[in-house]
Amino acid sequence: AVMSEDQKFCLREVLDTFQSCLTENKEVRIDQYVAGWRGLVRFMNSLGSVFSFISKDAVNKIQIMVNYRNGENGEHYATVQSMVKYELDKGLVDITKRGSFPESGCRTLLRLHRALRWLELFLERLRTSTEVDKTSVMCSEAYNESLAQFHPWIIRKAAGMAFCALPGRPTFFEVMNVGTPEQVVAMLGDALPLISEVYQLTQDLYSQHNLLDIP
Ligand code: 1PW
Repeated sequence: AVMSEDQKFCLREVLDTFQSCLTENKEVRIDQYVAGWRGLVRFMNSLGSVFSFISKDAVNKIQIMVNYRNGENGEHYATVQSMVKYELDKGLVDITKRGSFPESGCRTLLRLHRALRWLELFLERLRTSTEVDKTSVMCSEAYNESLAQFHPWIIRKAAGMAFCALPGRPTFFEVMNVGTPEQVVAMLGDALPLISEVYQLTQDLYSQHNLLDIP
């Protein structure tokens, strides 16, 4: 699909947004986290309609987070750290079984957080790949190592089918719109450690508060 100029996409900007999540005292800003996800969704949509079922859930979850941010308690949702503290203090999270808070911020962000791990693994494979490597294989390997364990069979099946429809590596690099393959590799080398840090800080925080299994 040809994209119009005003929505010309560049993966570098998206990854920059994730990097800007980090505050000086190593908190994770929700506005930037969500903005990073918005960019990823645009990227997925530009890969074709098979990816729209995948991006749809991300869009829903992004919207839930934006609504919290714009709501009357929005200031508590400035960072993942402040959100966790606020929702736990107020008892706004169903931690062990589904209950009154099916769309808590903690639960919703956990889904995006798990998906960020997939992205990290996929981009790392992309970074170290060569011309003969297939994006579909890299993508499904990354998925099987991360997000797949949280998905029921039917979603794993659908995701696998979407991956098969991914464009080949040369087209994929073009859609990323970063420049030559060498520039893509360099950009990924710069961006990945920071994405990884965002992931790890969130992971540690969730782990400390036993929030990694929110149903
Ligand atoms: C090519 C680059 C791709 C990187 C982006 C990764 C996006 C991940 C979105 C996967 C969504 C699959 C379909 C939705 C499944 C939901 O059930 C699931 N959501 C996620 C984000 O894993 C769990 O959410 P739920 O059902 O517990 O509310």
